[in-house]
Amino acid sequence: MKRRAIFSAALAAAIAATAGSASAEPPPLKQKDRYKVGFAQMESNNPWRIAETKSFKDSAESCNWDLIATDAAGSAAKQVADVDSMIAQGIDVLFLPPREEKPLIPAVKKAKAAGIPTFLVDRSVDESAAKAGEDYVSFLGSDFVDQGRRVADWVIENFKGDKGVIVELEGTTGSSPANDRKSGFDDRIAEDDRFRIVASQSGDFSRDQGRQVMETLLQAHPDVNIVYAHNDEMAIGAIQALELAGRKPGKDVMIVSIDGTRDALQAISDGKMGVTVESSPFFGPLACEVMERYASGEKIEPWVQVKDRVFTVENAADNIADAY
Ligand code: GYE
Repeated sequence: MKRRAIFSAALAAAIAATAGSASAEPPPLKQKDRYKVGFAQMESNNPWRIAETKSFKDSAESCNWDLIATDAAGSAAKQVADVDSMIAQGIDVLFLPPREEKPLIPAVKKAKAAGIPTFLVDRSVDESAAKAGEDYVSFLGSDFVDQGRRVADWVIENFKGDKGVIVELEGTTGSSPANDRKSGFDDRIAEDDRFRIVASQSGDFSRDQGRQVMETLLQAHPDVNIVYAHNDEMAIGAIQALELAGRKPGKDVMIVSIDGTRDALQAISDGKMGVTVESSPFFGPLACEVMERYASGEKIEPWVQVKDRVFTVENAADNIADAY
């Protein structure tokens, strides 16, 4: 019995060692003078996305990248096809912000099978189906649960009334920031029984959809006095809808969100918005640094976490000049 057990263990190890393509580790990256780098952007319909793409383009020169940047125009299927075409073009490394948590998983695995290391930037994938340090090297981005929690903390501290009626505008359905910003906020706000979330609906992270969804929800919930948007673009859309309906954002409705765009910082200093928790789009320099560490043979932590600030009336005006 014992002998047999030892034999099976040795056999299993031998099989694992020869199973090349099923290697547990992501493909290595050779050190080179120039790298062919793929950046598969998901859409370009908001200032955050535009700032992120610009950050990659601005880093290309100093980081010795020949950058191939695509734009999936809001379609996960197109983003998969864009990654496919980058693989065919022989990129050395892939930077990917997966639009949604599940549909991009096959693309990540295909890049790995082609010997291309992938770094997820700004959004992540479903952890149960693809893993850092295995299917991809690492996730570079913010703690979205914590962002939502910090917004809730600010609301709990600053809401003066005794009955908070909350409308939540969610980001893109199935995306990691929408999932996590919702759970972080909802769990924390549930700890204070002054608050009730009366509606929670997706505005797809877009200003126009945020405005439309707010218009509809306002009809059903005219008593709303707090709007939590998963990003600034939807918050600005909600402000437009509220003003059109004769409401006074910042006075009779508290508006809170996440990102730190120029328009949001302006709305905060104009007194229309209460808080925005930062989520930085400037990933180019970080991507360059982490890629170089990886090429030099360093083991990269599974999550390279970006630290976020909080913008309120205290510091919004001072940060407008650097905003996007
Ligand atoms: O908050 C939003 C963008 O994935 C962190 O996506 C990013 C989010 C960001 O479209 O504005």
